Amino acid sequence: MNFTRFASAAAIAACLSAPASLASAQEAWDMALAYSASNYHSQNAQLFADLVEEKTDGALTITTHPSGSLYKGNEIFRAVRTNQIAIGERFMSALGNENPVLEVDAIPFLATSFEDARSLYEASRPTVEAALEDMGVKLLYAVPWPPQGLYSADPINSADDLNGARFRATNQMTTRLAELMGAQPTKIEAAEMSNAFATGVVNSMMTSAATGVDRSMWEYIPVFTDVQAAIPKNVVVVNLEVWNNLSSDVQAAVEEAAAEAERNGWRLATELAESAKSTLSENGMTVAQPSEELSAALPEFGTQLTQEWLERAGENGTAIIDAYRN
Ligand code: PCA
Repeated sequence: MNFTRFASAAAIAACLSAPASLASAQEAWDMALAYSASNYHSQNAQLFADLVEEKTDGALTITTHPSGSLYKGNEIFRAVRTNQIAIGERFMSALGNENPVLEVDAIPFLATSFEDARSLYEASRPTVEAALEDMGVKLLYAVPWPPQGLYSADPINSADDLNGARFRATNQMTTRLAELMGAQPTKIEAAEMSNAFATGVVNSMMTSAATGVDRSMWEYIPVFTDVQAAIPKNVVVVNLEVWNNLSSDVQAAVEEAAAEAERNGWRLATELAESAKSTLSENGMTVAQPSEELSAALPEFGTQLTQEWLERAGENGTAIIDAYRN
């Protein structure tokens, strides 16, 4: 019997009812997440997973693994790239040593409102997508963190006040910023951060109020200065080969789910920007506005870091900045 012909006749019959065509091949992915289950990026990833299941009629299911439980933050990108895991989320600017264009959203004082961060995302998305694709992954969606501020043991009046501090860095930009302020940077993932503060490995950092809330930073460090240096993003990426093996129907459903998760994530970040600062102060932290001196000094560092980045990122970097400014 010509089984192939028989099977394809059956498949055609199945295709006549649309949902069945999506449900014909079952696939299950694990999704590696670095941040805690209660963090809005992780909750948004769960929403994405639910939407994918719904929109593919169960043809593709995704199980999320928050808190770095499957792979730690600094292992996730490589794990997706090498197909140890199909999909994962990573703080994009931490991938700057893979390709400096991925640091664009962490440049201090380039885009500091959500509106500007959105424009910078639009201006950079094609280059970012191509850079990620060159590394073997497809960008599904990107969601920002609230504005980045300074956490310190004492109130900061000038950048000199962090001279000699032990500074938790998250990417090349915060590493260089620490150096310019005379602090000693050490890269530490959010999941290990509370321990690093508790044991005195670090005593300062630049990150969002949201991350301070996630890690109950009031237990370790008393001052948050709201300098709003940047609005960097997390990216959710899928292994390119895994992606290319999906049917076009499933790909379209995943892209729809990704667009919805991206919209929801930007909304959550915007809402949290104010409420996370209130949570810090309700728990006893001083939430300070930057002094005039600090407000004057930090953008100068930003200018220098933009220059350094342009040198590293070359033509692609210049093209992004030009597209953003015009
Ligand atoms: N939180 C992440 C990166 C930026 C942010 O706001 C962290 O501190 O690891």
